Amino acid sequence: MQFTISNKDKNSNARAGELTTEHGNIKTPIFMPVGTAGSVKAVHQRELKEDIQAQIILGNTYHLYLRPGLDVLQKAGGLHKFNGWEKPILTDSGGYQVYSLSGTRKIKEEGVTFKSHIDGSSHIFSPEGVMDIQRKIGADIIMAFDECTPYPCDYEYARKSMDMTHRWLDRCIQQFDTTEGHYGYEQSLFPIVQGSTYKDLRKRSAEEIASKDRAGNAIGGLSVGEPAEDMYEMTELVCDILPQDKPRYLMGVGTPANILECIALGVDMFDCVMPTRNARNGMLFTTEGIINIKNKKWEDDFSPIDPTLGTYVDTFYTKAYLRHLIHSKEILGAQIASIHNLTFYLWLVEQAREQITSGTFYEWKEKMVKKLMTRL
Ligand code: PRF
Repeated sequence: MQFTISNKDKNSNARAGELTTEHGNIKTPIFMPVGTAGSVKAVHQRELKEDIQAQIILGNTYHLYLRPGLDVLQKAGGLHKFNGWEKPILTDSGGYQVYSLSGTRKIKEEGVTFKSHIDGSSHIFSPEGVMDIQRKIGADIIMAFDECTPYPCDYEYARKSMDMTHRWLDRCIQQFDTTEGHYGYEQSLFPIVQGSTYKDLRKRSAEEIASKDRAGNAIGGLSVGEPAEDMYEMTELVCDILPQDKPRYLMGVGTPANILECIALGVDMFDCVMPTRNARNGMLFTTEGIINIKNKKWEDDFSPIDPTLGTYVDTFYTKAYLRHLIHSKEILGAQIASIHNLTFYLWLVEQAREQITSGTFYEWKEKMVKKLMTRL
C-alpha cells in the first residue's frame, strides 16, 4: 500500500493525498461508509458506487465472524466477492464492538471472552485470532486489536489499558507478519493509538504506534462522550507525533463539523454510523444545514431534498414525500435518507480535498462549520 500526499494546506495541517490498494485508489481526505455486517444499511452496492461515490467501505470483524461466519466468507472467496463490493474494504478488529455490543465480557491479557449478542454463545478474541479472522474476511486494511476505554476513565485504568493495547499490538504484528492473505492481494495492518483524554498517555501511545512504522495509523478511544474540545486537543497532539507520510485514520468520527476540524488537524480517514443511523431517524445533513425531516415544517415543502448534491434521490424526491415515508416507517424512507446523508458526507470530504488543493481550505472550513451545524 502506498500513500502519496499531493497538497498541504498552508494555514492548517490539512493534506490531500491518495492511498493505493490492490482494489483501487482512495483519494484523501475520505469518509468510509460503515457496512457493519457486509452491507451499508439500506444502501445497495450500485448506489454506493455510482450515486454516493464511496471509495472504501468498512466491515466489522465482530459481526462477520458471528454471522455468516468464516466458512461462508472463505467459500465465497472473501468479503469483496461475497458482497460484490470490488473497491477497498477496511475491517475494524472487534476491539470496539465487543465492548459496545456483547453482553458479558472479560478482558484479560490473553484476550477478551464474550457472549454473542445473537445467540449468547461464548467466544474469545485474541490479538492473534483477530489477525487470522481479518485475513480470512479479506479486507485491504485491517485493524489491530485494542481496548477502547470508556469516557470518563480514571488515569490508572487508562494507563494499564493502553499498555495492554501496546502489548496486544506486538502480538498482532508478530501474527500478521508471519502469515499471508488468503486471496492473493495485499492486506495492510493499522495500529491504534489509545490513552483516553490524558496528554502524557496519548503522547506515549502515539510514539509507540509511530515506532512500528506500519502503512497507516489510527486514533481510537475518542468520540466516546468526551467534550469535542478534548477530542480536538488529543487529535492534534497525536497527529503531531504520527508520521507525516502515512495516512491517519480517526475512528468513529463524527459530525460534519468534527470531520472538517479534524481534517484541519491532519486526519485523512474517517468512518461513522452517524450519516446512516441518523438518516433512519429522519435527521438529514444537507449543504444548507441540519434538517429534522419529521418536523411539521416540511409537511408541504415540495422542493427537492438537496439539489446542490445532484444525485438522483436529492433532485427527484421532495422533502414532503421523504417526511411522509419516514413518519410511515416505510423502508424507502430509510433508503432515500441514507443515500442522501452518505452522498453529503462524501461530497463534504471531496470539497475539503478541492479546497486543500486550491489553497483555500482554512477560510472555507471556518465558514462551512458554521453553516453545516445550523438547524433549518
Ligand atoms: N477502537 C476500535 N474501533 C473503534 C474505536 C476504537 O477506539 C472507536 C472509538 N471512537 C470507534 N471504532 N478498534
